[in-house]
Amino acid sequence: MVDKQLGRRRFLKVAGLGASTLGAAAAFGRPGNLFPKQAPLAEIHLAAQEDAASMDELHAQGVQQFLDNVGKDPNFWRPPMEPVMDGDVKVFDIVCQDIQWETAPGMVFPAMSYNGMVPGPEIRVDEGDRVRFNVTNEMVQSTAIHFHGLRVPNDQDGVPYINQQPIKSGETFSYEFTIRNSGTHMYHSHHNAAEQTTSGMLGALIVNPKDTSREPVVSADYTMVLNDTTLGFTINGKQFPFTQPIVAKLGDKIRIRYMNEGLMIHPMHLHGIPQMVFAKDGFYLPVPYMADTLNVAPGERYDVIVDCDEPGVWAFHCHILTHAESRHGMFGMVTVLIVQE
Ligand SMILES: [Cu+2]
Repeated sequence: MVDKQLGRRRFLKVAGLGASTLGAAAAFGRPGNLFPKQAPLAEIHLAAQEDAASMDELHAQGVQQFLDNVGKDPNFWRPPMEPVMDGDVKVFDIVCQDIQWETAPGMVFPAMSYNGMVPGPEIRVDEGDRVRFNVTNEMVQSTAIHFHGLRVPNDQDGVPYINQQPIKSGETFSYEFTIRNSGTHMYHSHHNAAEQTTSGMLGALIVNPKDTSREPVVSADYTMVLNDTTLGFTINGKQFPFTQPIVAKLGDKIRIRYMNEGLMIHPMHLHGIPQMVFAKDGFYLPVPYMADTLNVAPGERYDVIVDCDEPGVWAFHCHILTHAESRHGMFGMVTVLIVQE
């Protein structure tokens, strides 16, 4: 694994930026490039409401906030949660809590969380592992966890009144099963889920395969959990400018695992470098395919490889532009890929 965190000085170096707001704006918001000329209707609005210079200044401020925050959120790219061993069983203690969660500067929402973070901790296990999840509910609402994509016995599937009773406030419920299938999966609430998952009860559950013959050799492996609605448009629980960049070196091959826990589709577009899609929902594709925009629907997971063969700072965002930019600048599902020479 390469160092995913990046000092601000190194970022500025690779980005070719000075510390000034103007420098940042020039690199990210070049007219006619990243942000094409606005439609006539928007120009009418512009004339009526505010001048272009103050709009530009707000856009620049957002990028500057992103730069100032680079490397300051070591939990954005989640380190995997360490299990406690009980004999041969990997035990994960998950506590469900009502919390306040800040998705961007000053944007604090009432949230529902696993172990106090949104998304919950990333779980990484091996095919064939025996696992136990002790789920303690400290929230006001009842809940239950569904292990999305995993083959489990029916009574461990986590749907209240179909497979189990809801886990009520103050109760603990233990799920235990053997991991039968590999790939990029998720765990999330399956009780009042439109509210609970969009409020933060979601996380990545990644299973390393026994047979690694189709696994790519990569220098880094990133998980992007997409979510929307209750906490806004987020990548790993944060909105731009509180997202973190992916940092790679020229020639690196990086793996990105997308998963959509929200209620809307999110076509994820990486500028400059195509993405090779090689797995969907934890299944290897018969033939990988290339894409620059990959639509990730609710519940779906995609695994892609990005061959970092072009240096620079590449915008990386949802291409439903109302999920990524407003008149006052970029927000929501936006980050960058930095390829350092
Ligand atoms: Cu989107």
